[in-house]
Amino acid sequence: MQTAIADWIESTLSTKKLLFILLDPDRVTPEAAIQLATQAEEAGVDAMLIGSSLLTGSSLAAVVGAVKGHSQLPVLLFPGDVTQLTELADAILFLSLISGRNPQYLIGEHVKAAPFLKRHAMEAIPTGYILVGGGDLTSVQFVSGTWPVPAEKADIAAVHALAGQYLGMRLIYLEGGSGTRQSVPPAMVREVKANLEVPLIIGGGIDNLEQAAALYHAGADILVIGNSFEQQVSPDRLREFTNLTRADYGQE
Ligand code: 1GP
Repeated sequence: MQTAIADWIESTLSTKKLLFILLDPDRVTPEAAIQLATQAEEAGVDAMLIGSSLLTGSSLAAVVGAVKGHSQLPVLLFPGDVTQLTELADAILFLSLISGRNPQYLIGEHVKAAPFLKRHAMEAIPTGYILVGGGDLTSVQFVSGTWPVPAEKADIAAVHALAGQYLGMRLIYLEGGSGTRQSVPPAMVREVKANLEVPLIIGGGIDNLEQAAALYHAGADILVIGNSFEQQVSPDRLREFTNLTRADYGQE
């Protein structure tokens, strides 16, 4: 079984934090994806995630292929379901929605995806996916039909993360929801991280440097930014964010 990308994430984290950009194939054209990936690579972004809660178009393979053809960045699938698979990616975040109790997203889609992964010898990175609610109903909550962990209940998020770790997940992902107005609170990140030994990913609603710095400082190992970079981002702006991955946050 392949573990190259998961191993690379772990070893890179011994020297710096990581920044991933999320592309939603329904919202970016392959041309726009090439432009963003090229700038991202130059600015020191670490990887691209590609996927969405619910894809309505058919351009997933075109967007993944465009990014792979024009940059050296690792491309990880970030799929909402089994329809979002392409062998052109380097690996898949094999997300199990452990904050929910919907078997479809805990194991059902995974069973359907497994033969594809085997056939293409694609690396699957077991990832415990935890939704965090800030008030708005997000796409992923609606599509998965699951409740998020309330944003002020850090202790509940922490035990879910710990359970994910004990189930063998190599990454834990706290998801505020794409485009949410309230990203995962740093206090929750701090408590989850204090209880966890595997890398912690935070995404959803991150659109300014202060927020990103506070999340890294609280213990986020990897930040994922989608919307805010999809709209329009300059190379200088990307560099301001990647500089944060090399900042000294002291011992968390
Ligand atoms: C990835 O859903 C997020 O976890 C992306 O959120 O689009 O709000 O950055 P944004």
